[in-house]
Amino acid sequence: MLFEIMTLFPGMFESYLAESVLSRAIERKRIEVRLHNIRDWAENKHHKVDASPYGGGPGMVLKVDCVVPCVEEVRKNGKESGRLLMLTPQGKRFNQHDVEGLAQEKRILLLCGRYEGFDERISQILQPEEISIGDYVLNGGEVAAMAVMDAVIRLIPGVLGDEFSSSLDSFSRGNRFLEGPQYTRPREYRGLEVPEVLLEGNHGKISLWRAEMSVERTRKRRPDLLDS
Ligand code: 6GU
Repeated sequence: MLFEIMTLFPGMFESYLAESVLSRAIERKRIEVRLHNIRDWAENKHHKVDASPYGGGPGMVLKVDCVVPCVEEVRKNGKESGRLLMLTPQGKRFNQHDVEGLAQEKRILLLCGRYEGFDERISQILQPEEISIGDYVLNGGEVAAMAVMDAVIRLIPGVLGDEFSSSLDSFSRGNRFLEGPQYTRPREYRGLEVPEVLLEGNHGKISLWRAEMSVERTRKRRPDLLDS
C-alpha cells in the first residue's frame, strides 16, 4: 500500500516511520510512504503557503494556489488514482469501519492542514474525503494522518507479527466491545493478585469471564457502543 503524505512538516513523520513495526513493514515492502512538502508548490518567491482570512479573523488560511497544484501533481504521478483524505477538525468522524475500507486500497493520499484551515476552494476543486479523528482540536493534521495510517497499516497482512492479533481488537469487524483486563507475571504485585479464574486453566470458564469483563467495561465506559 502506498501512502502519499502532503504536509508543511514532513519532518514530523520521520521518527514515526523509523519505529520498528513501521520500518519493518516498509523494509518488507508491505507499505511505501512518500512525503511531499506543500511548500515546494508555493508560487511566490517567499514560498508563502498561507495568508490571513478574507473578512478578518484570527490565524492564517492555507492558500488554494499551492495546495491544489501539489495534490494534482502527486495524484497524477501514480497508477492508481487512490483515495484522497483531507485531515480537518471539520471532517466526518473517522472510525474502525472507515479503517477497514481503507485497508483494501492500493494508494491513500493524506492532505494535512495547519493554521486555521484550508481555503474552501481546495475542497471544491479536489473533492477530498474530509475526516476528523475526534472531537478535540489539534495544531495540524499531521498527528491525525499518523493515527489514520497506523490504524490502516495494522490490518495489512504481514505487518503485525501475529496475523491474528488485529482480528481480536476492540472495534474490529463486528466487535463492538472494549477489551477487558489482561494480566501477566508476577502473580502478585503490591498485594494485587491476578484473578483466580485465569490461573485455573479452564478455558471455557476463562472465555466466559473475559466476555463478562468486556461487557461490564463497555457498559461503564462506553455505553454508547451498546446502543448501536
Ligand atoms: Cl484531522 N485535524 C486537526 N487539526 N484537529 C483535529 C483533527 C484533525 N481531528 C481531530 N482534531
